[in-house]
Amino acid sequence: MSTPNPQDEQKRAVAEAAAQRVEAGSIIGVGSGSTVNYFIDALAKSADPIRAAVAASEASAERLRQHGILVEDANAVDGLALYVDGADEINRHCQMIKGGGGALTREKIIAAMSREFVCIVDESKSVTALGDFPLPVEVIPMARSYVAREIVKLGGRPELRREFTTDNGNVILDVHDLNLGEPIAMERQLNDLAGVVCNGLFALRPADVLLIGTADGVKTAH
Ligand code: ABF
Repeated sequence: MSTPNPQDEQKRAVAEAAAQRVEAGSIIGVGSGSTVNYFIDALAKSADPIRAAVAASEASAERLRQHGILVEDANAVDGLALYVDGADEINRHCQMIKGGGGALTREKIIAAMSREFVCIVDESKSVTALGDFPLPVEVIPMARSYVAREIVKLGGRPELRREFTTDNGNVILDVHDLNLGEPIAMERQLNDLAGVVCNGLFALRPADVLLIGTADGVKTAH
């Protein structure tokens, strides 16, 4: 049998720790990505099943259904007690860059609907300053060039994500070199550009709890 990769082990460990925070019979938000896939698998093994989940991507919805977990439409629920999702980068204020997988808009909606946001990451995602990871910005196709020009004026270098359409039918600009020293201000500034649906900065609504997988086990931060 092959030895598990340490990064995958960290993802699995944080996913299992997050599954322990889930209340039986509740309706929860479930994000997307490989760390969340471990979380979905851990949910499926739990002796105290949840009532249903609202999923941030079609891929997560499919995996939940395959495990026999009911997937609800976001409009069919009043709110969510808990949201569990990964991130591409997270700082000590629990502000994040998300959207490497392209599901940022649905992720931001679910984060807004949730009372508690638990972010699960391996230690490679924990950073002192946000910005090495290119910032995803979801844009209405008609506004692609306009938004790209405006982002250049802000100091960024946008790159169109090739052969990719979001679950909402839009395109993604991956933005390099933006100064993210003031994440809240930049999140607002990007939101204000006509044609931007959503950007991958999660600073206005950061995570409430961070579970980091490390070589010494799972660490918790708030
Ligand atoms: C989601 O999945 C995203 O916001 C982020 O882009 C990605 C992280 O994926 P992984 O867990 O595979 O690193 O959480």
